[in-house]
Amino acid sequence: MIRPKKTLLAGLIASASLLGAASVHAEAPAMTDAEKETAKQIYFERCAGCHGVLRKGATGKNLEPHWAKTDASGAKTEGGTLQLGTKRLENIIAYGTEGGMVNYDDILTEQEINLMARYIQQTPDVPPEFSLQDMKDSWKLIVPVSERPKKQLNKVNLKNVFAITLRDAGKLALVDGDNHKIWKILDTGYAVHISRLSASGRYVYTVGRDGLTTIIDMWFEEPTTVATVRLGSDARSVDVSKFKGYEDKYLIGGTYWPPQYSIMDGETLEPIKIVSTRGQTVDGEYHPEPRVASIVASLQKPEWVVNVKETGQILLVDYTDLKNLKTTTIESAKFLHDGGWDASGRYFMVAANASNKVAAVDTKTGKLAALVDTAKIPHPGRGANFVHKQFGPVWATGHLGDEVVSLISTASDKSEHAKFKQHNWKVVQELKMPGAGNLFVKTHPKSKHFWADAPMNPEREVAESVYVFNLDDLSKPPTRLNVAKDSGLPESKAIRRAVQPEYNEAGDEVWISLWGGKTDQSAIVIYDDKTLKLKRVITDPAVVTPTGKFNVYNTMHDVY
Ligand code: DHE
Repeated sequence: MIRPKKTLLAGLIASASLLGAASVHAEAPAMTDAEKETAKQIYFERCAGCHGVLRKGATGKNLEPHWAKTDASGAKTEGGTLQLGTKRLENIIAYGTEGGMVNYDDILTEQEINLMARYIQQTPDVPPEFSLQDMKDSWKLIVPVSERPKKQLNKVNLKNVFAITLRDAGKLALVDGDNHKIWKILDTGYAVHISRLSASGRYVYTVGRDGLTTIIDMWFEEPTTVATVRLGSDARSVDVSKFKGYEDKYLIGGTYWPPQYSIMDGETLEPIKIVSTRGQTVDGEYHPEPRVASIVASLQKPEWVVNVKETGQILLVDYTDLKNLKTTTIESAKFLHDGGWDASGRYFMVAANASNKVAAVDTKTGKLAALVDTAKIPHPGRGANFVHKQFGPVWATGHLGDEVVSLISTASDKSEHAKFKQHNWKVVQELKMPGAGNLFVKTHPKSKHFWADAPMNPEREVAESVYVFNLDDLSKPPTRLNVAKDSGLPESKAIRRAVQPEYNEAGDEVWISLWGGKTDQSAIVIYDDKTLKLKRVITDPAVVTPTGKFNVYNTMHDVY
């Protein structure tokens, strides 16, 4: 469950009408149309990610007015928002719950909390669908392929560029990793969730929460946005086709709303196809809003791995013949979220976060290799791979809801790893963190360190720090680096969350975002990976709410 940022966002969504018309429920507390419109926008920005647009729940609880949970005898054990009522809902929104809901009393005003408590007792608003024609209407080809450079026109070492999300500014900073200078800041969608690289390393693709996707060409003298397209009204993921012969031919994007994925031309973003993900959950129930979470391009076959959150179905989408689309549907567990490759590049490890499991997909056989039980709410980002002294190759995930990092043994064809086979697909060790609230972990093949953040921890000191384990001795507690203090920035009222460690191309620096409030100065803080000493602080008035960072080389080659 996510938060930061105090003010309401102006112009977040391209058009509020994309969110659908507001309707008022007779049994729910009264609301004016204007109140409802404001609440609808706050719900979209703050709540829909975890609870769903239709409020059927995922990482967060079901928030339908008449929902009821029953026990084995059929007796009602929990009720919907109408049963909870305004006072109780206000308390939950303001102070959070032990179930993982964070407090919003430092983000929303008392009036806004009251507004939201009343709003979620209303029948959920259903936003409009988004068709292929809508996508086509939104498509802007700014520079056709024929007018783009034939070779790189600048001298920047593109492999060590970092694409950094400036969340609340709706921008992306491209920072030169060699000299730590901001190269260019470009407009994107709002709160770019991830950036992905073309197979060539020339293009950066971004996807905003508002569904706006952009392609940036780094071969110009200065990086230039060459096309944009809207995927829907709420999106989180994109990736290119990477298989030999199909490099950058297509781009796929996944949306939370409408629940579907779209396929576009990889160089122009011209829309080609939309496929709905509505259907049955792994439990056999129909779900009207199965959102597309992480997507990656398979390294084994011309396929994308598309993880559908609410149904728990993992789709392997074959892109060799888009007119006669072939899809393999693999049953795993509900609430699929983020994930990354194991070291061999054969198994995709994806968190089924609200099921407290990680699914390992064998992309060579097209089957589920394992469902691994983890601690509460695994949240790997892309995870991290290293060879454990005792257990061989492992892939690691932290947890939002538990104070451990789990190390899962992964299969390997290498003869020297045969002795570890007995451990495969088991959690072989848990590393103790100072508390829950981890979002991302990272290591590098050349490093002896393993980095973990804890930005969602309620304690300021924990959330503002990162924790570094020594791979040579994992029994030692991690070293804490207080990123907020190291940044040298003046203290601020809002917690400045230290988020998402990312290595440079050489694997000798680790970059951390210090994610402050929208009006506070934020920074990118760079550490020397060997000495753990502060190396550089990149701070500038333009560095507004930095979150995800994607080093070109490491993103292209899935180094983590
Ligand atoms: Fe993320 C990855 C969804 C909140 C920063 N996040 C992902 C992915 C998904 C996702 C599906 C995997 C994409 C992929 O690999 O294709 N994130 C969601 C949510 O639904 C959630 C929980 C709530 C929401 O409302 O969006 C959420 N995420 C956040 C944040 O609050 C973060 C910290 C800041 C922000 O942008 O809002 C955040 N998410 C990130 C980042 C990644 C990510 C930086 C990529 C990490 C990586 O190293 O690959």
